[in-house]
Amino acid sequence: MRKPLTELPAYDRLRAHRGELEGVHMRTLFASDPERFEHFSCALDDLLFDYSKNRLVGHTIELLVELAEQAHLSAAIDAMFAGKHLNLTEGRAVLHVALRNRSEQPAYVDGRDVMPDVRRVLGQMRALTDAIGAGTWLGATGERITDVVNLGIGGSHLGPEMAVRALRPYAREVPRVHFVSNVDGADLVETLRPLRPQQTLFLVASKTFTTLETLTNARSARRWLLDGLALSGQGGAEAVSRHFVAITANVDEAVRFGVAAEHALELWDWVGGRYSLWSAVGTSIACAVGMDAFEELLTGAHDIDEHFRTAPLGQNIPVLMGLIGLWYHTFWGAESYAVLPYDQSLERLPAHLQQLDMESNGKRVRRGGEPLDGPLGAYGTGPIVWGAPGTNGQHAFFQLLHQGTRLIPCDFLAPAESERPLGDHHEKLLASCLAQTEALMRGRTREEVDAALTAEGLSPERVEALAPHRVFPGDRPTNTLLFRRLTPRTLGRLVALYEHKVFVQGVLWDINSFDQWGVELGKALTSDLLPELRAERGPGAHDGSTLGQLAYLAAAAASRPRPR
Ligand code: G6Q
Repeated sequence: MRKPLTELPAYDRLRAHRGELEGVHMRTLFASDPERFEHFSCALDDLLFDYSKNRLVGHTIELLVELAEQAHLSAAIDAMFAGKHLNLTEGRAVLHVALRNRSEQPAYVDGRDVMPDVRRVLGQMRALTDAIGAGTWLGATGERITDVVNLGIGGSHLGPEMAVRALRPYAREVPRVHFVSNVDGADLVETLRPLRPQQTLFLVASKTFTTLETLTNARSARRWLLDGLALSGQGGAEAVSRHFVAITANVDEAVRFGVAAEHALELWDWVGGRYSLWSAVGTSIACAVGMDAFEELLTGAHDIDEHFRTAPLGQNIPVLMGLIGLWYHTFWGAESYAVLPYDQSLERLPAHLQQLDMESNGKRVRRGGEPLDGPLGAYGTGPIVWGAPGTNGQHAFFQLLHQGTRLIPCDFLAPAESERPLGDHHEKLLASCLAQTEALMRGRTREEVDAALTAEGLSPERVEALAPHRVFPGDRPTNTLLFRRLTPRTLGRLVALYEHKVFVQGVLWDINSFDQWGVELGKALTSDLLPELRAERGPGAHDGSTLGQLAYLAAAAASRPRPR
């Protein structure tokens, strides 16, 4: 069994090293190394990863790499690519890298090459999305499909929605792609309001085909279709088979729902939900941008997979991202990190990364089951992930980043060129991005504040009163990822970087990044409560708070005027 992180030899050395760096301002680090940017940045084609604005020196990286070696990171990477059952609690391989394997190399799960299956489904996706784009996929009344609605939640929603938004400049005019995830009927009702059933195709994306939200939405969508077409019986079944496509590992259930077997696109148990946008779950992306662009997305991810698999740990971008994050979370007590894309198209990236990271690494026991708050020594695991596009965030929460009391490492992302050039907007966007990381790093000292306020003509008393509020401590860490343009290939690269970053941290923390038992309990209690809310049975053995809320809702239901 692997030793816990806290017992690896490099762990204590890193703790001591953190003590040495305590109080050494990043300004000093930049002043003492004129080539700091060259030393702490790396490039992969047009992608630049600048990690020089961090609380680290060369020795820090050496020690972090030692820690990674002692945690057998390289062996874990090899094991993932070899299709080993890294997801121990579910007994599954973790092989999303096979979905974007653009090489001729096989990818084995349990001794079987899965690449023929992957290529078969990619072929089905191409046929389907080409037909929709060309207007040859006809609805039940013989009209072409103009709108595609993805019904899915969590991993079957966040990644595709993020990618479709990000790639809007690459989108085809038809079909328009929409997303419905929430079981709150408002989501479906508002999305369907402007659509015509005759020209709408639903993609039911559900690996299990049992998820409450998705199946509830799918049944209501089926009702909307049949009501809209005034069909039932055989005509209804025929219409459902023309207007519904399923993406699932549970084809039988999809067929029972009414999907034609040839319209059920398969995915496999070795694809985790939050890692599934590269699979048929990405059909909504391919509908929006066409299959060629979708395959470019895969190629981008494959570029990073190759880099991750082959680059030495100290020059490996996702490894560095993982180790630097771990440096702050494990050794400096940082509880969260912010993702700040200076690109409006990436507005949903923070939400996708939130699921990717928090569902993967929000774990409290080690791979062997030992609790992390047990006798072996505590350490925190997955951070809280949050963020919003710049420059909007600057006018909202950046105050806390600059002058709050918490340490929040940030990732800034920006394209050198805009996909939607407009006057000097993009220069202003980029200047803001650079200014923020510089300000976070440098801060503004008391002396600088005093001098500035005095130069403005303020009295010494006023300077004295105001100055403490105007000081910026600086020394706030940031990574910056710059890239030429946000093409499908670049987007694939960015998402894959974060996937592997999460993997690296999971390996070092010795947790299973690939299960998600934490979502189970709430699901089970929902099924218990539903019949009670519907008053099909009396309240069960709940806590006082839950009983009080049930009573409130029962009273509200009783006082509601009955529809006539
Ligand atoms: C992701 C999770 C979870 C999952 C959803 C939807 O890794 O497993 O978010 O994607 O619960 O599940 P289905 O695709 O099975 O409907």
